[in-house]
Amino acid sequence: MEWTERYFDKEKECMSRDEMTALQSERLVKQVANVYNNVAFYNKKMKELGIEPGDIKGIEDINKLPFTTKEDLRDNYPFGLLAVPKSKVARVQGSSGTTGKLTLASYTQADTELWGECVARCMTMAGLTDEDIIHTCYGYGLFTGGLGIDFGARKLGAMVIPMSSGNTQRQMMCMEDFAATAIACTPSYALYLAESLRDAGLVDKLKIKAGILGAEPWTVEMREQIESILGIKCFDIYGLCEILGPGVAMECVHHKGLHIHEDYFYPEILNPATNEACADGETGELVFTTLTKEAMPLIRYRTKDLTSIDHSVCDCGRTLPRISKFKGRTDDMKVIRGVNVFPTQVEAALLSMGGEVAPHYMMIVDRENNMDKLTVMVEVDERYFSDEIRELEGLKNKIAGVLKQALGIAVHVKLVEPKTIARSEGKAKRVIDNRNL
Ligand code: DLL
Repeated sequence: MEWTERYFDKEKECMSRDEMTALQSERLVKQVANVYNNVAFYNKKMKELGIEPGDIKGIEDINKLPFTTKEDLRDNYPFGLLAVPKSKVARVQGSSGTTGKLTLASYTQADTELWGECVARCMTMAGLTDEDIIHTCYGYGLFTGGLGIDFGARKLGAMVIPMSSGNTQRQMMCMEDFAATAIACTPSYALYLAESLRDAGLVDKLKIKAGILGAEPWTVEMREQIESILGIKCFDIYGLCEILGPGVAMECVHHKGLHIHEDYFYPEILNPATNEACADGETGELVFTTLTKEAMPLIRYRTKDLTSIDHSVCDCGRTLPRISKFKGRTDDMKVIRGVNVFPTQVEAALLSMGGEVAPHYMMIVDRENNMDKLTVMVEVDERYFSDEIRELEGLKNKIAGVLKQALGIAVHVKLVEPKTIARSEGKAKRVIDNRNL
């Protein structure tokens, strides 16, 4: 295998459906026996449902198994779900966020190897090789972003610049000085960095060709905006610490959804209300079963992330199924005056207006006289804040119209000057809900 092909392993990534099903079935049967014998939580849950490991003969029996939720992880915090002795745990990682109890995940050495392999596959999907220099501004530490990219780069043989987040001036200097060829960070930070690089006149001095961006929902329009400022190609990468961190799924160069490494993580898309399986193309909640993980295997873990799946073969030749860009989460969806509203809908609507408005926005939901009120703060060019008040009003009305059309509810628009809305170096916070629901 050529270096560039090393992590596009056709034997693993282009299996026929029958071969994949056979492999998944074999792995599931072993994993179910493992959790039944070694994790008290699963032993109890399976007994409650009257299921024994022998009842699970293959992947077609997966719907007999119990679900696992984030609350189950909290109840068993920190090490209650281990399937190995604690001495076999090589590291722990946590979900992003700095308040409250963490969602904690444990990994054996083999789990971290698997993680590296999955991220290396992802980097290969983005066209990266051992020649590349990857500048990562995902945080290092308990958050999986920084270390996940690091493990992948190590497997690929690429150079990593472990910047972590913060200090945009220094990020820009290092990108230029070390001639980084790829950048890994959240899309909202990538946009901020791209604008800062453009304002500093540095874009032409960079060698960057690719962005590996994820950890939060973002739209195709936002991708195109970052790509056009920096003259690069950007790819969506998905993951969650409970399963792996970055590297659970990734877009290839065809941008027709994110390939899931389903030989390791079996995906189901379920209607969140009925728990019935969704057909290909139908939106539902993504649920994962880890087929080979050792330290903290999870059975039918409910991610709360909303997407749809496509099992057809991709133009790149991979048979790994593709999930659509995320519509949001069952829990970041806001129901405003009875209508479901996702931040990504606001983003797509703002970006559909061309260059007139920046996709830096904040949704604020209030309740006045028992009525929900949605205000969207949007940054616009500073020239609108000169004396031509009429122009500002005109733009405000235009944005309100576009948002009403996109969301199906009336929206109050507040225009603000550039750089007013707080920038995040990690995941962007897009919604403030003051309703105390
Ligand atoms: O965000 C892991 C990660 C790091 C992924 C770096 C990609 C890049 P957690 O902090 O556990 O892990 O948060 C997981 O973030 O359930 C999704 O709701 C959201 N998320 C992650 N990637 C994407 C994405 C990391 N590409 C939670 N698109 C997940 C949309 C994403 N949402």
